[in-house]
Amino acid sequence: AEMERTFIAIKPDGVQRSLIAEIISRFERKGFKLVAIKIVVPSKNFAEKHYHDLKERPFFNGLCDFLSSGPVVAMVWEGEGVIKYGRKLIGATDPQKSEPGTIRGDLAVVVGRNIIHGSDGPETAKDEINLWFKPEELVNYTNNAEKWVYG
Ligand code: DAT
Ligand code: MG
Repeated sequence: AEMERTFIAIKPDGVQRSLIAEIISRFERKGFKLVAIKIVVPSKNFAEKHYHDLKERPFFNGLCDFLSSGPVVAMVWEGEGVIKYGRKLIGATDPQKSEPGTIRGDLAVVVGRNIIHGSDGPETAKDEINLWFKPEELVNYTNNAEKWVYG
Protein backbone atom coordinates (compact mmCIF):
# COMPACT_ATOMS: atom_id res chain seq x y z
CA ALA A 1 0.00 0.00 0.00
CA GLU A 2 1.12 3.57 -0.77
CA MET A 3 1.02 4.88 2.79
CA GLU A 4 0.69 8.57 3.40
CA ARG A 5 0.06 10.76 6.42
CA THR A 6 -2.17 13.77 6.98
CA PHE A 7 -2.66 16.32 9.73
CA ILE A 8 -6.15 16.44 11.22
CA ALA A 9 -7.23 18.80 14.02
CA ILE A 10 -10.45 19.03 15.99
CA LYS A 11 -10.90 22.76 16.50
CA PRO A 12 -12.02 24.36 19.79
CA ASP A 13 -15.71 24.19 18.78
CA GLY A 14 -15.50 20.44 18.13
CA VAL A 15 -13.80 19.89 21.49
CA GLN A 16 -16.31 22.04 23.42
CA ARG A 17 -19.20 20.29 21.69
CA SER A 18 -17.89 16.89 22.85
CA LEU A 19 -17.34 15.64 19.31
CA ILE A 20 -13.81 14.28 19.82
CA ALA A 21 -14.79 10.62 19.93
CA GLU A 22 -17.35 11.03 17.14
CA ILE A 23 -14.73 12.52 14.81
CA ILE A 24 -11.94 10.09 15.71
CA SER A 25 -14.39 7.25 15.24
CA ARG A 26 -15.05 8.16 11.61
CA PHE A 27 -11.34 7.97 10.71
CA GLU A 28 -10.79 4.88 12.83
CA ARG A 29 -13.76 2.91 11.45
CA LYS A 30 -12.74 3.74 7.89
CA GLY A 31 -9.50 1.85 8.43
CA PHE A 32 -7.04 4.71 8.82
CA LYS A 33 -4.37 4.48 11.54
CA LEU A 34 -3.78 7.03 14.28
CA VAL A 35 -0.03 7.67 14.59
CA ALA A 36 0.02 10.85 16.74
CA ILE A 37 -2.44 12.66 19.00
CA LYS A 38 -2.35 15.41 21.62
CA ILE A 39 -4.57 18.11 23.08
CA VAL A 40 -3.13 21.64 23.11
CA VAL A 41 -4.18 25.27 23.27
CA PRO A 42 -2.27 26.88 20.39
CA SER A 43 -1.03 30.45 20.84
CA LYS A 44 -2.28 33.13 18.47
CA ASN A 45 1.19 33.22 16.91
CA PHE A 46 1.08 29.46 16.36
CA ALA A 47 -2.40 29.69 14.80
CA GLU A 48 -1.06 32.35 12.41
CA LYS A 49 1.72 29.97 11.38
CA HIS A 50 -0.74 27.15 10.83
CA TYR A 51 -2.97 29.34 8.63
CA HIS A 52 -0.17 31.41 7.01
CA ASP A 53 -1.53 30.68 3.51
CA LEU A 54 -4.69 32.65 4.40
CA LYS A 55 -3.05 35.76 5.85
CA GLU A 56 -4.44 38.05 3.14
CA ARG A 57 -8.03 36.92 3.71
CA PRO A 58 -10.44 39.19 5.62
CA PHE A 59 -11.34 36.42 8.08
CA PHE A 60 -7.69 35.59 8.92
CA ASN A 61 -7.52 37.42 12.25
CA GLY A 62 -10.84 36.04 13.52
CA LEU A 63 -9.87 32.57 12.36
CA CYS A 64 -6.58 32.68 14.28
CA ASP A 65 -8.29 34.12 17.38
CA PHE A 66 -10.75 31.25 17.18
CA LEU A 67 -8.18 28.47 16.71
CA SER A 68 -6.24 29.76 19.71
CA SER A 69 -9.36 30.24 21.89
CA GLY A 70 -9.27 26.80 23.52
CA PRO A 71 -8.08 23.22 23.33
CA VAL A 72 -7.47 21.65 19.93
CA VAL A 73 -7.01 17.90 19.37
CA ALA A 74 -4.09 17.56 16.95
CA MET A 75 -3.65 14.25 15.16
CA VAL A 76 -1.74 12.50 12.42
CA TRP A 77 -3.60 9.79 10.51
CA GLU A 78 -1.94 7.30 8.19
CA GLY A 79 -3.30 5.22 5.33
CA GLU A 80 -3.57 4.74 1.61
CA GLY A 81 -5.05 7.93 0.14
CA VAL A 82 -5.64 9.43 3.59
CA ILE A 83 -4.89 13.03 2.55
CA LYS A 84 -7.55 13.20 -0.15
CA TYR A 85 -10.01 10.82 1.48
CA GLY A 86 -9.64 12.59 4.82
CA ARG A 87 -10.89 15.75 3.10
CA LYS A 88 -13.83 13.74 1.78
CA LEU A 89 -14.70 12.51 5.25
CA ILE A 90 -14.51 16.12 6.47
CA GLY A 91 -16.68 17.62 3.71
CA ALA A 92 -16.74 21.06 2.07
CA THR A 93 -15.29 24.06 3.93
CA ASP A 94 -18.73 25.68 4.28
CA PRO A 95 -20.99 23.26 6.22
CA GLN A 96 -23.97 24.67 4.30
CA LYS A 97 -22.39 23.04 1.23
CA SER A 98 -21.03 19.88 2.89
CA GLU A 99 -22.87 16.70 1.96
CA PRO A 100 -24.80 14.83 4.64
CA GLY A 101 -22.65 11.93 5.78
CA THR A 102 -19.56 14.11 6.03
CA ILE A 103 -18.26 15.37 9.37
CA ARG A 104 -19.08 19.01 8.64
CA GLY A 105 -22.31 18.10 6.85
CA ASP A 106 -23.55 16.12 9.82
CA LEU A 107 -22.13 18.11 12.71
CA ALA A 108 -21.62 21.80 11.78
CA VAL A 109 -23.68 24.70 10.41
CA VAL A 110 -21.48 27.73 9.65
CA VAL A 111 -18.06 28.17 8.00
CA GLY A 112 -16.54 29.99 10.99
CA ARG A 113 -17.36 27.03 13.26
CA ASN A 114 -16.71 24.03 11.05
CA ILE A 115 -15.14 21.93 13.86
CA ILE A 116 -12.28 20.23 12.02
CA HIS A 117 -9.16 20.90 9.97
CA GLY A 118 -7.52 18.56 7.46
CA SER A 119 -4.44 19.07 5.27
CA ASP A 120 -5.36 19.85 1.65
CA GLY A 121 -2.44 18.12 -0.11
CA PRO A 122 0.87 16.27 0.30
CA GLU A 123 2.96 19.44 0.78
CA THR A 124 0.68 21.03 3.37
CA ALA A 125 0.34 17.66 5.13
CA LYS A 126 4.11 17.48 5.54
CA ASP A 127 4.39 21.12 6.66
CA GLU A 128 1.50 20.86 9.12
CA ILE A 129 2.73 17.59 10.66
CA ASN A 130 6.15 19.22 11.15
CA LEU A 131 4.59 22.35 12.66
CA TRP A 132 2.41 20.51 15.18
CA PHE A 133 4.53 17.45 16.05
CA LYS A 134 8.12 16.55 16.84
CA PRO A 135 9.33 13.50 14.88
CA GLU A 136 9.46 11.39 18.06
CA GLU A 137 5.76 12.06 18.70
CA LEU A 138 4.86 10.04 15.58
CA VAL A 139 4.47 6.35 16.42
CA ASN A 140 5.34 3.60 13.95
CA TYR A 141 3.41 0.42 14.63
CA THR A 142 1.53 -2.34 12.91
CA ASN A 143 -2.19 -2.52 13.52
CA ASN A 144 -3.26 -6.16 13.46
CA ALA A 145 -6.32 -5.33 11.33
CA GLU A 146 -4.16 -3.87 8.53
CA LYS A 147 -4.05 -7.15 6.62
CA TRP A 148 -7.85 -7.14 6.65
CA VAL A 149 -8.09 -3.50 5.60
CA TYR A 150 -5.55 -3.77 2.75
CA GLY A 151 -5.53 -7.46 1.92
P1 DAT B 1 -10.56 24.19 4.88
O1 DAT B 1 -10.60 24.27 6.38
O2 DAT B 1 -11.75 23.44 4.34
O3 DAT B 1 -9.25 23.68 4.35
P2 DAT B 1 -9.67 26.84 4.06
O4 DAT B 1 -8.28 26.32 4.18
O5 DAT B 1 -10.05 27.54 2.80
O6 DAT B 1 -10.75 25.68 4.32
O7 DAT B 1 -9.97 27.85 5.25
C1 DAT B 1 -9.51 27.56 6.54
C2 DAT B 1 -10.60 27.89 7.53
O8 DAT B 1 -10.90 29.29 7.45
C3 DAT B 1 -11.94 27.21 7.27
O9 DAT B 1 -11.99 25.89 7.80
C4 DAT B 1 -12.89 28.12 7.96
C5 DAT B 1 -12.27 29.50 7.72
N1 DAT B 1 -12.88 30.14 6.55
C6 DAT B 1 -12.70 29.81 5.25
N2 DAT B 1 -13.42 30.58 4.45
C7 DAT B 1 -14.08 31.45 5.25
C8 DAT B 1 -14.99 32.51 5.05
N3 DAT B 1 -15.38 32.86 3.82
N4 DAT B 1 -15.47 33.16 6.13
C9 DAT B 1 -15.08 32.82 7.37
N5 DAT B 1 -14.22 31.84 7.66
C10 DAT B 1 -13.73 31.16 6.61
MG1 MG C 1 -7.37 24.51 4.33
